[in-house]
Amino acid sequence: MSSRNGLAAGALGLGAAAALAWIVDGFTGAARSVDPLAAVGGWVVDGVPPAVKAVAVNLFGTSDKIALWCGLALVVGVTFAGLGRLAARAPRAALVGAAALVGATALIVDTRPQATPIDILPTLGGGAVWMVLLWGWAVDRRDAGPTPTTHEGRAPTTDRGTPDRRSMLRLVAGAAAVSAVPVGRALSSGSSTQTARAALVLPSAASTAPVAPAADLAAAGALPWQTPATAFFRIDTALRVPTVDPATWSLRVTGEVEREVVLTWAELLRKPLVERWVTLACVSNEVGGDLVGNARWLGWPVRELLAQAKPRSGADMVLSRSVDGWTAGTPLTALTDGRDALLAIGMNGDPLPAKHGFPVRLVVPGLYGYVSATKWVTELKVTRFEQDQGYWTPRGWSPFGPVKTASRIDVPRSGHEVTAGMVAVAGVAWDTGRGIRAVDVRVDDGPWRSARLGEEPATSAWRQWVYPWEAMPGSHTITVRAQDGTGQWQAAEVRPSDPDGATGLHTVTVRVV
Ligand SMILES: Nc1nc2c(c(=O)[nH]1)N[C@H]1C(S)=C(S)[C@@H](COP(=O)(O)O)O[C@H]1N2
Ligand SMILES: [Mo]
Repeated sequence: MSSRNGLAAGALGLGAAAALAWIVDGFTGAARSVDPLAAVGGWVVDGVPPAVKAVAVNLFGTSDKIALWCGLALVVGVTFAGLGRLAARAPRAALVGAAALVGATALIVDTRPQATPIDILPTLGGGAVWMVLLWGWAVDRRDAGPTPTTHEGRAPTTDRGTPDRRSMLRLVAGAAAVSAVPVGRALSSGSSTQTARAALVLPSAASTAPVAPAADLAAAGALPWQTPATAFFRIDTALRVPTVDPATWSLRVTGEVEREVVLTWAELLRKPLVERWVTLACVSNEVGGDLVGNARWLGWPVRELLAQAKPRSGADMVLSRSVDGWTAGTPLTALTDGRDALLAIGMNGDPLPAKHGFPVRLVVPGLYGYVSATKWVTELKVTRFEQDQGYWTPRGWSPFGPVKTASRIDVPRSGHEVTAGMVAVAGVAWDTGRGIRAVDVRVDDGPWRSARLGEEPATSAWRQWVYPWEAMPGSHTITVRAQDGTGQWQAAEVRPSDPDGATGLHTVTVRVV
């Protein structure tokens, strides 16, 4: 009885502590994603050894965030329940343990990149409530006298309505009262940032993007050339999407520059903005994978901002930093040459969605996201590769990430059945630096045949292709390959995405009936 109540007390204390932390977080930090759980989660994400992270990502794919939250909830639940149980026997020891836990958590919160000193208040406040509840409960129980036990060491189970129960009820009531507020807050807070974003009217572009291909060339079931924001892949280390207020946002250009520059949101909106088609690809994308999307980005060319700051000679890298501390190391040349690397504020005609970096992110044609596409960007440090590293480099990924030429078959899907006769084989191919010149398709061990290509409004965007196939009954394997704008075929050698992007040809197997 007592140990079960101890567990319950611990768990309730957890609820109350988390709840209070959220309330205080609401008043102090406007949900800067540094509440205790998010902070500890982020600390785990940043701290785990690369090998463990690779395994986790392989196991859970992009569900690794959910897996981490579940794992974290389990560890925290067990810890709190354990302390609750200890409190039933040794209140002082439990209190010391609780204080140590709260202190350690506050330390982690304080060292998170986006944290300011007041961000430890939610943790301290929540922790204090938890300790008071725990102590109160333990004292109530002690006043009620020791829980009687039988000679076998087990508590008699016939005992009901004891002070132990009453103290438990008091604890439940206290925890419930504290928990009620943040539930409502959690339900309302996300939507208020959404409203602010929706109210924004983006300036029109001084230089517009070429029109999208007239009609999607692709066959039934193929994906649209322009990826809607809602279908766009999301990759980042943020356990909570950072919320950044444009009114207080600024971007600092620092490091090896003649003069430091600070750009505000209002200034950025007044710049001559351009709109460009850019296909964004993740280095973790497997052959045939879907961590790639094509959108129309509105932004200001970064080279204009860098020109104001005047990088010193010798500098060869820009370390861009997000509000959440994440960094990318981009070759300086990629941001200053003619490719229109953007400080983007718009995606497909709308302000950036929060998940994709609202209010401002980088978008750089020709480079994988991990070395270029910093979301929620707040600093550009002009530096050197020999001096600085982006987030993923010490974790085993290459400091350089030019996008590799790739192609993908979207229809027919592997493992599907198709009817004999004319079948449209279709998909996309990309080389976001040089563009795509040709796409070939091969059935079984047959010859390579040219696919028909969609328009290419920009070499930084992917290109659709379709191949009409006279399908005969039986099982068939279809393979695709693409040639970049310089006439180079994509690498056929099968290599994993680690350390600088997968290679190999995408293949699907279908049954024709
Ligand atoms: N702040 C921040 N920006 C980030 C990342 C991140 O973890 N944190 N991940 C990068 C990676 S690895 C990729 S592939 C792209 C993905 O952009 P998307 O989520 O808008 O598709 O964002 C990049 N920008
Ligand atoms: Mo990525």
